[in-house]
Amino acid sequence: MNENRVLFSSVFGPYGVRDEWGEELGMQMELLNNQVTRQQGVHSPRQSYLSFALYLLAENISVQSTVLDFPRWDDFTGELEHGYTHVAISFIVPNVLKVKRMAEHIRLHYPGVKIILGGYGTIIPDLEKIVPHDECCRGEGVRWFRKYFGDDQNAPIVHPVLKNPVYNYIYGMPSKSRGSAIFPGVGCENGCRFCITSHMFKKEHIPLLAGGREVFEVCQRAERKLGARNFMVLDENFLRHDKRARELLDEMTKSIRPYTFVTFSSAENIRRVGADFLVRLGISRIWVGVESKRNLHDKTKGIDLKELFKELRSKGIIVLASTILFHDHHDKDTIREEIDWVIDLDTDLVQFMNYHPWPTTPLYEDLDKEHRLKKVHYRHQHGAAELNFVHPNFQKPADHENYLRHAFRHNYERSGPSIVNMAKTALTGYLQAVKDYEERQAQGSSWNAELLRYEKNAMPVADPYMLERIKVMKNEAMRYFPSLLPALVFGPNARSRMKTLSVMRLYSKAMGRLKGTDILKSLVLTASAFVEFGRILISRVKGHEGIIRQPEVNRVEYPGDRSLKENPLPQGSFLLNAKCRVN
Ligand code: B12
Ligand code: SF4
Repeated sequence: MNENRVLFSSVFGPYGVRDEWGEELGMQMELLNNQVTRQQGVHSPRQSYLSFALYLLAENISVQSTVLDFPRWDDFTGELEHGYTHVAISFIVPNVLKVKRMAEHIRLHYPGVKIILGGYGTIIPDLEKIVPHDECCRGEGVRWFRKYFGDDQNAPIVHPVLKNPVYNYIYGMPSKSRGSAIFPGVGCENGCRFCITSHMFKKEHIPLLAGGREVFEVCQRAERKLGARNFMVLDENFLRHDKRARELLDEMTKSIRPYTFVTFSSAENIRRVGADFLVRLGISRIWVGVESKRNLHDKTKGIDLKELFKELRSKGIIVLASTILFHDHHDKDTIREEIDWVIDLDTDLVQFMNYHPWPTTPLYEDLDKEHRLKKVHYRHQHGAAELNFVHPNFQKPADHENYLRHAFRHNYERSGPSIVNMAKTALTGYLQAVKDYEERQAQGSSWNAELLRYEKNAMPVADPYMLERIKVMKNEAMRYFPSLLPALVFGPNARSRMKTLSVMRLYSKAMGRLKGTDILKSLVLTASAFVEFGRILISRVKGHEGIIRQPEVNRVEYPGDRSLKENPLPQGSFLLNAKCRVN
């Protein structure tokens, strides 16, 4: 009988609160409010996501396990009383003191329990001196765990069906989570100099799902189980492997199931597959690393980013441009030019992040050789505060924090609330899709799945899949409508209010007379925005940048997949990363 029992845990909360073990700034368990719509106050959408790796790992081993996500300290220590042989903790670098506390507690009270560490935090070079542990996995975890427990490493991976986001607030109003998340693979082959998600996996893309058909099957399961029809795709460069994306589109087209996806892609890959393909595929939001005006990376070289983003937005694809501050070439003038440059790219959302040499990346190694790495405690290494290297033109730590804050503020004042941009893009895209569809029908054009473009035929060809997609686009556009009234009322300046008014006019022109329920939703959301605004003011008086929300603890038990034990252990064809064993 297999008597092992694993507890999979994330680090303990609260998150984004400064205490002995963690930081406030930059450390909220949220994406948008923390690093994209920061400084947008009441307009910032609030979402949190599960710690996906935990569920994936628990689902794919032969051993019985429990996932404990977002525990408070007492939840974690209470859970340990249930008796586990192994505790596996997933963490990132700035949470190292939280893992330290957890591991020391286990060593003190449960000395026989094995501690296994995994996730991006394992790149810390002197980890063994900080956190007591028995094993650590630096890389892909499913095959690592299967090897550890003597399971069949090559058995297909079962993708968990997970609710996403775990919470969702807009203008203070909670709404039901309508989506799910998919992680088709980890790592990226591009190996950009600074990129930890590429170097963590040794510049490889390691698939977790074999292809587009498997992605589609996960979507279908999520739809059956959760009613989900939109998906956050966590794959560093989803479009690079376009065979997978083509297969996914084929499957959706055959069964007329127009799911929508939010994903990451480099500009070069977007250019290669083209905007029409993305629209058919249902990419509703895309995250593109633009990094710098100087186009220092191959993925953006020779691409007119402004033109590319204009085209994507005209077709309804919400664009998030992500950029880095404090490149070596930045000084007081060029850093401001950089900020203006990215705002001028005119995307819906912008992420600003301070340049950060993570251990294992070529950037880190080069700076180490140049003796430019600074001793900044790991708890502060989250990309929103002091740089951990000596910058030629910015030495004061306060500058590192202030320029970043200023960048978010400046973007907000110039472009207004991002939610208005998103509404405009969604609506324009829907209208364009209708127009394009009608034109194609009139001209007799149809989709060539091989060449990824529309081509003229002798006769018009019905396109029922695209008709369904257009309905989805319309619903998506209407979802944004209620946000426009609070965006108008709380707009930061006259320019932003004019912009919101013009988007409101566009809606009434395009959608005709709006339904009473839509107007009612707008009014309710505006009332909620007043309450949220008050809450933000109170939290500012208390010295915080805004309200810090916390995800609730999530506990799931897994029976373990005994079939993984049935096959004798083959030497995995997948490269497993070196283990670091301590004590
Ligand atoms: C989703 C996400 C978040 C979510 C977190 C959700 C959550 N509940 O944890 C949100 C948006 C809230 C978030 C916030 C932050 N994040 Co974040 N986030 C990601 C993102 C985009 C995806 C992670 C993911 O789930 N991938 C899918 C899973 C399946 O893959 P995986 O996590 O890599 O897991 C695999 C292996 O790593 C391994 N593994 C993982 N855990 C474990 C555990 C064990 C025991 C074992 C054996 C193996 C193992 O096995 C898994 C399967 O192969 C990554 C970037 C990326 N593309 O990976 C950044 C990333 C992890 N985040 C990062 C950072 C820095 C942050 C923030 C500080 C904000 C910021 N400045 O970027 C905050 C901190 C929040 C906090 N309080 O902890 C960095 C971490 C860098 C580092 N070296 O530590 C990353 C890599 C982004 C980056 N490029 O800088 N983030
Ligand atoms: S393309 Fe993106 S994910 Fe890939 S290495 Fe470069 S920055 Fe990293």
